[in-house]
Amino acid sequence: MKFFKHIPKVRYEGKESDNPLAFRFYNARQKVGRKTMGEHLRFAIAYWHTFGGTGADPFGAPTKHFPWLQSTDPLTRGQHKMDAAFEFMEKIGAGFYCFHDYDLVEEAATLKESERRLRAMVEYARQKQADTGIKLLWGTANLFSHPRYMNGAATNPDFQVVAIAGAQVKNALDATIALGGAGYTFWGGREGYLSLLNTNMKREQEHLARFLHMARDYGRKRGFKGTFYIEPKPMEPSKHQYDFDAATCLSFLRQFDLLDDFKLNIEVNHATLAHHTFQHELQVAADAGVLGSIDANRGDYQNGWDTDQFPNNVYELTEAMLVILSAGGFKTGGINFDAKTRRNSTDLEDIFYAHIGGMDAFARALLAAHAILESGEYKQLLQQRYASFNTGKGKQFEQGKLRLEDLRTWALGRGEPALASGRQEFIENLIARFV
Ligand code: XLS
Ligand code: NI
Ligand code: NI
Repeated sequence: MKFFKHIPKVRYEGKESDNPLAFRFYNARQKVGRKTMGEHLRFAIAYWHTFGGTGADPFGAPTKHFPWLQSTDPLTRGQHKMDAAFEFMEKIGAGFYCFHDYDLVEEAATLKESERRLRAMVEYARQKQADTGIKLLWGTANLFSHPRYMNGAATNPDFQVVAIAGAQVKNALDATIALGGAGYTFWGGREGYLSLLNTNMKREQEHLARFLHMARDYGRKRGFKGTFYIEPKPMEPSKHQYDFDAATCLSFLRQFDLLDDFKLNIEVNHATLAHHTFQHELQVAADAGVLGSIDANRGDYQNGWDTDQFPNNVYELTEAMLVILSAGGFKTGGINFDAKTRRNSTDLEDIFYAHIGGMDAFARALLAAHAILESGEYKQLLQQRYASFNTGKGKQFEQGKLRLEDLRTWALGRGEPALASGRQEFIENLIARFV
């Protein structure tokens, strides 16, 4: 079935275009350095928001009556939804998508029947991918919506729940492998706690690690060569989630010996929920060699929660792209729009406007960050700031050749250092020149 007949394929028309259904900056084939924009950005569409997010919230009913969700038969509904998804992705020119198991098709009353439905949908998806060339960026399992997960999935105090979660991950991994997915994500929505009074945190975290080891072993045994990702988030829906932020995840992966297989999927709005900037989270991941993929969206400066709005701040995205490019760009990862149109954005066109805006914003940020790095001035400023460690005693310090008493001896003969400006505003203006 076709759902967007009235909407033409979205094309690059350049900066001067006033066509709201055209790109003004994103030109997939345009070279930026050694790669094309398409290769740099690897845009993916999030199945759950874009094709399943009907606008229901704790205060009100769905506002979006998507034509692909109208059939009363779950499998037919899944197929219509997938028709809409691939039609949309072709029209917007996104090369990838991401899904949870039960985004593809509604969970059934029994595990057996759910598995049957999933297998049918995977076959359907395989055909769609072959027809369009669109690929799976990552798959995941929804281990947070069903009531059984109210006390967690892998960290649930009831082993029976842990086992069902394991079955779901096995099936989602099978689906990801069958569809040639480049990655598999774990977002621990309810892997955390509401109250410490009823929680054995140490035991729960050990269970989570055990669970991830089992998933890793199963995936590798079945020939999965892609990247496993953990997606940090500090809270919501749990009061405290175990994957709080990038640094917490890193410590967990190190403690439980998972660093060879796992990288991080950093989401903008999760970073800000943790009182970090997105750039900070990217840098923490990049410095540890685990910057894998990103979930693109933005929060609201006044609200505390995960509003998942589409990105539109080119200055901030430029700072983010500086980190991503400096770290060598995406390998298996990409930019997944884990973002939703507002509840009152009820036209089908709104989905297009949202993604066009997000893709154009990233294209501008890519161009700006690339130009900043090419010009060399910024990199030079950053290097100069640490120049005292390049020679002499500073170098010996970095090489581990000095003892604490050597610092004193050297300092004694030196007096007070001259104050060196951090030149923050100067650098901000430098970045602004390119944005
Ligand atoms: C929710 C998360 C979720 C993950 C996938 O806040 O961002 O959408 O990306 O489970
Ligand atoms: Ni999120
Ligand atoms: Ni996400």
